Amino acid sequence: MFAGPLDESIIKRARDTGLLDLKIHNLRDYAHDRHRTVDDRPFGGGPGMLLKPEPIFEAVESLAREGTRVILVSPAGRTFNQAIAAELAQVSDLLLVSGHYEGFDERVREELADDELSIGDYVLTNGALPIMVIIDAVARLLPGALGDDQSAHEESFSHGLLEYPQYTRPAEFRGMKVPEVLLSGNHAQIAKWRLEQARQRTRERRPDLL
Ligand code: 4H7
Repeated sequence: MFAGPLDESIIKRARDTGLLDLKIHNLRDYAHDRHRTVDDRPFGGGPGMLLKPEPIFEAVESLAREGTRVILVSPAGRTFNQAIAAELAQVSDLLLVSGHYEGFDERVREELADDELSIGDYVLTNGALPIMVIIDAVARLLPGALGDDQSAHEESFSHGLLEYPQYTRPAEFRGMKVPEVLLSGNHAQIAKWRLEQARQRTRERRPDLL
């Protein structure tokens, strides 16, 4: 799953230029038996399987260095956001751990993980997509990852409001007109309009951000 998305555009360039060093590790390489078993049934019964502690502990102990931040992804983690992305972009070594189809033995949480993150309140079949989401959000914040054009652009969340409406040519399309102020050339008026629009949109759609 990881090969495709992490080999595209901005992430690919960051990897190619050495800004970002990404390695994918397979938990099965740390299994003890010839079937390369990494999971087992939960004590006390119940549905589903859990990742056994031994392979994860040994994987993390073999891969982590001094200062590595070990992060589990699960629906029970604290919710990932732009502020957490910015914080993680300051950390030089991250180890993101995904149960493939399974949850974790609690001892992994207690002893091994520095943090546990969720990308939102929904359930996924496994942790690969959340890990890729976190990698993408963090990698684009590394100094030099974005072109000047993109990084200069003020975006949603960086100033705490949703983006204001934007338009490009033509000035009229199928009877729908671009707001007059944007064609006025009055940059003070344009800035004022954009701020009002951003505030109104945030109030309507995401009052929790205000
Ligand atoms: C850890 C524990 C993250 C990881 C349980 C992971 C959503 C998110 C997973 C599970 C994730 C998120 C196992 C619970 C499969 C659901 C069907 C992997 N789902 N799973 N069950 N929101 N799934 O970040």
